[in-house]
Amino acid sequence: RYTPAPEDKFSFGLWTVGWEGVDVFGPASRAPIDPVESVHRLAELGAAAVTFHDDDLLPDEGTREKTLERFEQALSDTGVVCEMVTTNLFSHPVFKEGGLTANNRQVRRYATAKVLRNIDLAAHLGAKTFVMWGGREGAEHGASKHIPAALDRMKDSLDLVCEYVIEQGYDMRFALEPKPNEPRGDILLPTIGHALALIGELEHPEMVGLNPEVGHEEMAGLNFAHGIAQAMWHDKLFHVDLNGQHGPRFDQDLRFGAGNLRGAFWTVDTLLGGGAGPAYDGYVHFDFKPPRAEAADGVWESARGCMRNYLILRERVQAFRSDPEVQAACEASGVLELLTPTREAGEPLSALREADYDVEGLAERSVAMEALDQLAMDHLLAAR
Ligand code: 3MF
Ligand code: MG
Ligand code: MG
Ligand code: MG
Repeated sequence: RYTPAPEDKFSFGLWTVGWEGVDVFGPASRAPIDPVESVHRLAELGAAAVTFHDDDLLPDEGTREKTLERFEQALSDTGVVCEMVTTNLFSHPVFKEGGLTANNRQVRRYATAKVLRNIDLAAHLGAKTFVMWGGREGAEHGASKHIPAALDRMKDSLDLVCEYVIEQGYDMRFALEPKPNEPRGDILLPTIGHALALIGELEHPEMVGLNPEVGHEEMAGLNFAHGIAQAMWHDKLFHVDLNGQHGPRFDQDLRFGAGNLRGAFWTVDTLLGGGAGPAYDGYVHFDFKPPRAEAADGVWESARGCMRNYLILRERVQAFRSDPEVQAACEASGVLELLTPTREAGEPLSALREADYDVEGLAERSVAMEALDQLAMDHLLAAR
């Protein structure tokens, strides 16, 4: 029970289990893990895929070829695939003031070159999703960043990488990862909504979607399930970063299911189609950090917990959606009536304007939403 299978499409960043515990207040609390070991351990736990930043796997030129060879061997030995690749444009001090939108043009050109080289690597490994998280694209001061110019440079960069992928004939799409702040005081494209709006201005909008992260939206006080529901409505949920967060504070990166548990229930429900719509069919990717207090055993336990919690919640969501009492409660609360358009096709506007409305009666109608929500709570807590 709750044993992950390859068809669950669970995926982990090498930087998640590989996090050594370096934080703002202290150095590493754990030894580095060889990416080859991570691939094997994650495969044993039931993951189907891994992802990485260029620098997670290939931190230096001298060992690049040898490491890549060992990594590809580990993939073929385990059957784990590399489904997504992303670029580190945030760790090196050269990116202290931004990467693709740094004020300094040489930095922007260097960042672009680093991304292009990494796209070639992603294509070589068969990754079909390329994530862009602009961690250092932002500012701490009002006058230090010309935001319209930064958006122009972000658009140029996305247009450029899309054209490159088309020219090369790669089968690859881009996924923007919004985050409101941290490490910058304020980051460009802070939420799902901001990123969706930018995509509409691009030359190849069909090639660019989103990789929203639970914790990032919750840091902004937003409802993650609603955010990804809108991304799905736009056909833009290309990828996802699942983890846990306790409300608006620093980016906690708890294992999925920790933190806002009810939010996690509705997140899984939304990924499964919310009882009606089409489901998300991409990789279920975890971007979490095993807490700094944990030793090596806790690293793998927390990775296991991410998948286990997803499977438990999936079971609870399916029980909720297939419960006849829930279906009756949806009916009673009028939720399904929203599927009917407000105006009938071809109906004259005068029919709406001149009708008699029982305003007082409508104001007093029952919506029975607490009853519906309590059924969800009962299912989440396995009390039904
Ligand atoms: C930071 C993040 C990043 C992105 C990663 C993918 C280090 O808060 O979430 O993880 O997910 O860079 O591009
Ligand atoms: Mg994050
Ligand atoms: Mg996070
Ligand atoms: Mg992330």
